[in-house]
Amino acid sequence: MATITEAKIIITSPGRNFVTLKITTSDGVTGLGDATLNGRELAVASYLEDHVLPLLTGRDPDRIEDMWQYLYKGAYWRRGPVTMTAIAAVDTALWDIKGKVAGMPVYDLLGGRARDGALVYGHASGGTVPELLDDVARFRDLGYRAIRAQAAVPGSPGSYGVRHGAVYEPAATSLPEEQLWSTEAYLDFAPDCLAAVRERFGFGFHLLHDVHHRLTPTEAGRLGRRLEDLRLFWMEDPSPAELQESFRQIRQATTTPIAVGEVFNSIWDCQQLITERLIDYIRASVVHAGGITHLRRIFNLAELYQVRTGSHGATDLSPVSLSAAVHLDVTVPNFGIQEYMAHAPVTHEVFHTSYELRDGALHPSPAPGLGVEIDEQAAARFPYEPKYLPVSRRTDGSVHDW
Ligand code: CS2
Ligand code: MG
Repeated sequence: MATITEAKIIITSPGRNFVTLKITTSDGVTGLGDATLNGRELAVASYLEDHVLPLLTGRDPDRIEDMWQYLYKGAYWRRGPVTMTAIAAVDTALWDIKGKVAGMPVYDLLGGRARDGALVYGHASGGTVPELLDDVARFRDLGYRAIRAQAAVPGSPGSYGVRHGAVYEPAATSLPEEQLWSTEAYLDFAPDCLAAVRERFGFGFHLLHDVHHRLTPTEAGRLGRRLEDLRLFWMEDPSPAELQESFRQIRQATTTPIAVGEVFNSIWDCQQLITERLIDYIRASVVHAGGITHLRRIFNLAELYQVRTGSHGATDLSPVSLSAAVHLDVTVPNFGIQEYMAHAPVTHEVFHTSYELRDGALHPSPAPGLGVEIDEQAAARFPYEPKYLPVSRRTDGSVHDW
């Protein structure tokens, strides 16, 4: 029986900060896990380095479920983004190893493909509506069949999702940037902005929009109703979801599909949302929701309630977890869509990937494991620099949800 002989953390910043776990077995097989938590990277690195890695040496890498239970229940203190991202990194690395040992891509370990590729959505944005429309045209020309549209709200420099430069990166400052937010300005602007997209491009593609936790359930219901004729694929994060039952009000107010969950880290964060069908898509991710083992549980529960998957896939999730996501995406029966914010080219100097974007879908490679490798020499060229996500403040100065 092979055992785990080495586990190490690689912190690197090719284009942005990433934390990666690399596990090596006595057979010399290596596996990778993404441990990146945007704005709190070192917390996860320390949780792993100081409290998890010492427990791994000598353990059986084959026993993925046992390792998951050992790290989850053995911690005593349960759930939370730091713990579950750390567990996710170990879990993902062990699935990578298992695939390599079996000579099979992870999707085959998960029961084989249910589809060839995972439909993805791109991210069009603009400082103005005309700029947004030009960006939507660019993604249409690139062959995307699903596009998220975000534009700066006039008078609200704290609008979410507007790209500056080649890649959208919200964690761009060494201390949190404080951004001003006006819900009223947003509610007056968003419906017309999205209507302009439909007016120019029609209904031949999926249109998505991210509200980014900014509204109350009442406001979200009103927005959803305004958007119904635009046939959105989803209205994302319409309201903070700690109080899952609050989504009953949004659900009662509108038929616009609802997607939530990129900040969730366990099945208990979304159990009520799923079992009461308060959402249409669950956005939990491999890297933040306990790895492939736990995310598959969430997706299987969602399938019972006709809730489809729509995993988070921003650039602050590394190519390792994006690859793991696509391996899972192509196997689950209730797949919906996969977020895909292409990483900066410099990121691929460190992470060598094998998934392919073709016809608006990501296709995992048949290579054994996850099909991603890390170049540790290249990683050393990009030292970590602390970066923070912005903080949102209302016009009265009080803190809002960013
Ligand atoms: C966004 C993210 O991708 C999304 O839907 O909500 O850009 C999110 O803001 C970042 O991942 C936070 O680090
Ligand atoms: Mg989002």
